[in-house]
Amino acid sequence: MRSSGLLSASLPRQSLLFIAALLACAPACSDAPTSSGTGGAGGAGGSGGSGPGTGGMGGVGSTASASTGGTGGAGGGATGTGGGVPGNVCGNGSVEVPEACDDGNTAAGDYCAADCLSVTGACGDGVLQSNETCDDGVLQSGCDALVNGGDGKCVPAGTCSPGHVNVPGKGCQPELVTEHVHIMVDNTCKMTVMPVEFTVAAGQKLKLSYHNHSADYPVDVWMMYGGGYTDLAPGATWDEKYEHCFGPIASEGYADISTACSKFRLEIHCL
Ligand SMILES: [Ca+2]
Ligand SMILES: [Ca+2]
Repeated sequence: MRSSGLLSASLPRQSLLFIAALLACAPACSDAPTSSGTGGAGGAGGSGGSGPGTGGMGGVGSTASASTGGTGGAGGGATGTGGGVPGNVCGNGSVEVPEACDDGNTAAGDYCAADCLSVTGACGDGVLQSNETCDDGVLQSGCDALVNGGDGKCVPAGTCSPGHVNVPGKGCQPELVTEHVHIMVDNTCKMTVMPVEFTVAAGQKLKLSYHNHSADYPVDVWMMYGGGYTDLAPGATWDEKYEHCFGPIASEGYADISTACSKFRLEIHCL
């Protein structure tokens, strides 16, 4: 054969034997790894070629022969979730270990702390908690149903302590209000009165005292009902004898304040 003759002529005999050995070896040399890894997070397999592949992070790559890349290790296992142990629930209205109280909410400022671990108040402790409308230090049932009677005493809502009346928007207020009227007259006889008027809530009464701050002029105070005081000396004070706004209906009143050379009408509005 001509061709085999050429091959035989160009290669030494030893080379032919080596090639034959390689051909016989080929299937076995590219076979399975000699050992394999386990577990761990998977990574990219090693690239094929001359060296062993590198396994993925967390995994142990399989060891391969020189002719093939290693295989990435298998992915790591999922992180387990903590086992559930039934516990207390603050705010469910039931006192459970380790709670000291549970008033059904997680708000602070009432009888039970926001974390339910401490008691923070009580009706009758004299401190007004956020769930109370009154607490005068006397143990009573229902601090949330009581109101300040106007003198710090707790009374049922809709009532007031003796001598007090309910003023819309202000709660219980003293029935009798006493106020002071300041009368200033300068050396040019110009008069200034403070306050300039009074407005009295329904149910309340007003009683005034007048103080003449002038250094030079006596003043007269004359009421709309026909009474008053004349020649109130500089620096002197007069306490009015009668009260204003004692009627059951709204009315208007006044006090005329005057000197020999000036005057002012103090208005009193009885609602
Ligand atoms: Ca609870
Ligand atoms: Ca209280």
